[in-house]
Amino acid sequence: MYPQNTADLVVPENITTFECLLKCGENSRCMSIFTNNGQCHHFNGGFVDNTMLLPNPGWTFYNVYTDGCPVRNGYIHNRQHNLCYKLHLGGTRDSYDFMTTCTSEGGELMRITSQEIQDHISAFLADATCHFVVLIQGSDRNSEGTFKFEDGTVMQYFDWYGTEPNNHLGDEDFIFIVPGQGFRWGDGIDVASTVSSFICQIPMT
Ligand SMILES: [Ca+2]
Ligand SMILES: [Ca+2]
Repeated sequence: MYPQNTADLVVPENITTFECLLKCGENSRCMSIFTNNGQCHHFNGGFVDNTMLLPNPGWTFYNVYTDGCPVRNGYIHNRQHNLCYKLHLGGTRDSYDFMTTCTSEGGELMRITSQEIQDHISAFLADATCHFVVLIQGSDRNSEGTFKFEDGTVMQYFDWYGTEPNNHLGDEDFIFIVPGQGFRWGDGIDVASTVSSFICQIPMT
């Protein structure tokens, strides 16, 4: 089932993907994981091509230790989309502080630029522990109605729910994934007393 250069390490049971990743991060030998509905497998090697290795439908694979992705700082690498990202549980919302945290880790807030990436992140969050909104990159604070990434690129892909973005009270300029709305997006206020999670991303070459 698995490549010969890997070994199944500890196999915790009934934990989330997020917990599985954290436990992997605590184990210097753990380089990749498979998860499926509470099942968690740690391996001491990575995989070149995961698609032929999944034991059954429903399994998700993450390479945890990959060149260019600072996995020992809690980042994970998904080879399928070549994404390197980290979910921060966050706290009292300050979108600028959250951005600074990402920058301090050598990255930026998560950019979601396609339905494929949106689907991937949605699936990841569905099995993670996070607050009821999750900040991602994109803001119209400089030009109402025109959402841009921090480098000025005008966003093309969106996954708004309902009547979002509605710029409620004229003061919503950041984008949040809303797990309770099928992980689709709403615009929200930048600083608030409510708690929020956020996702950082390290661009991969
Ligand atoms: Ca706005
Ligand atoms: Ca809104």
